Amino acid sequence: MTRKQASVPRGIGTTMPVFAAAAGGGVVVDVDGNSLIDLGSGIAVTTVGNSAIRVIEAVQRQAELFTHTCFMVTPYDSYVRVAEQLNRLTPGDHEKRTALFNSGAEAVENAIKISRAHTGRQAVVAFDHAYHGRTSLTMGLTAKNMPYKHGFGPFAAELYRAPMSYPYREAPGVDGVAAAHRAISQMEGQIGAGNLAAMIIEPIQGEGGFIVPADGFLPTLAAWAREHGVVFIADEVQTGFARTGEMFASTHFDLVPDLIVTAKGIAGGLPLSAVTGRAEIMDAPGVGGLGGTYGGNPLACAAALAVFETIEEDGLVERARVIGAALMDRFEALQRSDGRIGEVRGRGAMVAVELVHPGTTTPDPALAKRVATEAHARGVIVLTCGTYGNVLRFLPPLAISDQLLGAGLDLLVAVFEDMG
Ligand code: PLZ
Repeated sequence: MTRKQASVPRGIGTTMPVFAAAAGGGVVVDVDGNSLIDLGSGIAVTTVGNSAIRVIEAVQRQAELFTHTCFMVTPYDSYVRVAEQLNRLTPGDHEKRTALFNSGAEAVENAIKISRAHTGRQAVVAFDHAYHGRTSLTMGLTAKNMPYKHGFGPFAAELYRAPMSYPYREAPGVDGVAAAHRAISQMEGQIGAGNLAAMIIEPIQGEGGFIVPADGFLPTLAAWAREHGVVFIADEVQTGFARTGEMFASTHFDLVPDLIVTAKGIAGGLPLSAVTGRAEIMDAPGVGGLGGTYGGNPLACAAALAVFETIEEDGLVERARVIGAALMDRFEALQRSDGRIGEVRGRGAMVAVELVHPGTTTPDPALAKRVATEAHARGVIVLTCGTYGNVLRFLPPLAISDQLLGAGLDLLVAVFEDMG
């Protein structure tokens, strides 16, 4: 840590003061030989595990063949196969195209470029509590100032924000459809549908606090977008690839997005991201208008193909539901005896616990920090999130065993009890 502090800027923070030596099967082993139970998956990345056998073998095989040629110079088959698989796996049976990039933020940027090229419009709307990345354009779409935006302005032009559906903190009587109409009337009043190129939303918000919108919210927004020729972009960077007990979270809401942005869980830890969507939208930018040196790197594509195979052959969509049920059961039981747990929510193996001062809905970020720090000290990797910093989130690798998950949850419950 001393060498890190002397060589890496403080802006690159770390959740835990440990250094990884090896990882896999839901365990991270640090350089001192401590074994940590992983309930964070490197921020929702290692869905298939940190060292899934098919991924290791596919990457090794590819590394021996070639590490790079640049798809824009001399293309290779694995990129096309990843595109074909994403076109098949994503919601909707319309004709699709997929373009590959490196990071979630880069894919979001490209989804916006494509939407603008398709519509000839400029405005883009994102939602309260949204997280879409840290690059110049995506920072403007991300809602939270500290630490993501503070001091980094000015932000890109023609970015707007609309109110979200946040059931736990919603005004009485406002259901999902009403929340959507509240957003729609704000968009019509402040932007104008005719100026709006795209609406971007995480079907279940990640960094913002694992916020699951009320039923009716997303379909109502999507219907309005369709009616007005606004491209509906689902940012499934955090929710994608079996995590939520469906291949994509959009399916929980019967949503067929025009464009879907994926990253994180797509390639078992190798940097890869994608924009997948309606062929007529995706084909709007001219030849050479999209790309990047490394986009769809061959090692990352080999890994992604191995991830798709692992999800399908190991039944990881179903596994996410089983893990999710175990998480929900444990935390709902804890909630019944602990007034500091305001809400337990999520879908599949994407579960969060929102911490409040008992008897109120007032966020308690200090408690979230204390619980996380104590859990870390006891050997469990847990992450926090939330606009108010008061949410503990659980995203175990789907390769974790029931026994290890149970042990992690026992330790966490003990932390709550000991802090009673
Ligand atoms: N969209 C929904 O969750 C990344 C960010 C962690 P990149 N979330 C983790 C941090 O502190 O930087 C994310 C996301 C959603 C986009 C992104 C951005 O993905 O691969 O980090 O660029």
